[in-house]
Amino acid sequence: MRLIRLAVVSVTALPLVTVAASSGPSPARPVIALSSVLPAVAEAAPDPGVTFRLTRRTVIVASGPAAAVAGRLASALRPATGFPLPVRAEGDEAAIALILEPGHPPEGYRLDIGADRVELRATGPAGLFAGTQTLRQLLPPEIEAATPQRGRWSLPGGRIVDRPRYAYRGAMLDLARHFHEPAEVRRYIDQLSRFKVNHLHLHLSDDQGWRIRIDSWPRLTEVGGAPGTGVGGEGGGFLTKDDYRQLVRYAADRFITIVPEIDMPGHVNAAQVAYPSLTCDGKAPRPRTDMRVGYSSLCVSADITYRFAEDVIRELAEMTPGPYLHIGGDEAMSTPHGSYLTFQKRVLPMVRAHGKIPYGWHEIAQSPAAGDAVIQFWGRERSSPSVTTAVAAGARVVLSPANRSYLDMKYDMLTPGGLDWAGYIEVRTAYSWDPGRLLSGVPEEAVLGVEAPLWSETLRDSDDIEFLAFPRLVAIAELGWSPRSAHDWPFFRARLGAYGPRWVRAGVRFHRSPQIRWS
Ligand code: TNX
Repeated sequence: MRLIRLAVVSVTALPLVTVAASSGPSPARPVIALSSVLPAVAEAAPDPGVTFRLTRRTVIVASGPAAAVAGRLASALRPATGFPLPVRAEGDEAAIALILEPGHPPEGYRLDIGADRVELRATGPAGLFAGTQTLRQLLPPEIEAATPQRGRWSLPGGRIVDRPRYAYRGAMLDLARHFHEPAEVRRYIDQLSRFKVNHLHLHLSDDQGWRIRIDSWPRLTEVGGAPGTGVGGEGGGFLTKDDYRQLVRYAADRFITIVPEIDMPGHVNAAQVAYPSLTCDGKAPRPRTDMRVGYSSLCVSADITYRFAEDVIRELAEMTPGPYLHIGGDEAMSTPHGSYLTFQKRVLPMVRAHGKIPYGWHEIAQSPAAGDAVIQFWGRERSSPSVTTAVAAGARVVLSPANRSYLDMKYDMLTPGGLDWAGYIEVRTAYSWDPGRLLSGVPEEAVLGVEAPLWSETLRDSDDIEFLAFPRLVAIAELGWSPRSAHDWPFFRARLGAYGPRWVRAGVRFHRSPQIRWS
């Protein structure tokens, strides 16, 4: 393999398309520039004279834990190329080699593309997986097609060295306001994994419905998951424990950790309809399928409340291998402040007792029991005294500012669907902020990462999910992954515009933002 220049090139300085020197009768054709990746890579050093050609003789070389990642790469590249792309434990033919070796940062990787061989190196399979997502974007957009395409499958020569800025890069999907079937969640997981998102937070209960089976409280889903429990009286449904476990596994195969959320002590009307004993007066409230918030509360002085909370937390923890368990805590406007603190003092330790790190919306920061919890900031302010205090006591923060990262906000006045209480969020607004400097009093080191929530009040199906998520999800994914030095709107805008044809070929619906020049 030709030696690759080791110079580190500022990724923003590079053109997106270069013209490869032709090596045969076919005319010079543009290949994708090495730095034209979403989210932006940390370092790219192109070797302009070099391209690697994927052919029907290419093999993928990988062994041990790398073989599963190689298998996924092969499955991703076979449909459009029509090539066999066998995965072999060794081989020196023209190959893409996936190599596990010590010394790379968590989830980081190095990708060397030479004329005869591609070498992808990482310390663990998660880094290799991230590298394969980069590799896919360096092939022409036709690679996204589900059936064989005529194509010259060239990769641009050079070296990429890449690693995430933050450990937590998340998306949230609300299954409570409208239930989304496991197949729709899997489809979203596939798309998230393309942009190196590594957590999917599932909002599983709310005033309208309850979407995860809890064996010790069966009416939660029998009643709260019944038909007609979506906003507007539409839809309904819930995840069985098997559905949930399968989603956890499906996500883990794509290096995504599922974060389950049960929202308490507010947002509990569906639980109280199923179990009136969870109200202070023991009377069942009426089922609600409107979009109001803040009217329901668990009965903080009743023992049954804590039996309920403990049972739910225990059963959720048992089927969740990931470290986090989200207990909501937002918009508890019907829980008096003192009661809210009493509730959190008892419930936050339950999460730890069941082996999980407590995670909640930023209201939980008011509780001295928050300790080392993860706090999800969803406000629009640039400072939050309670979050600052919690951070000083050891909490970490995931940033989901509603006016930047809420994927359910409309793009503009004319957007079909979506809400607008936090304003319109066009792509540039979603992109133009720095997670390390959003909140005064929350230094970069206290930021665990970013998350883009998608609430489902106005959503029905995958088309609706995708239209609001794309392209803004990619902006949030880049803020979570790429180094601060790569943050540059014209560069992001150009890479995003070039990505459009991939979504078209993959059948992913997206908003053709007028801020972007789509290829
Ligand atoms: C606020 S943000 C909520 C949700 C709604 C959402 C709609 C937050 C923690 N709670 O209950 O679904 O707004 O945008």
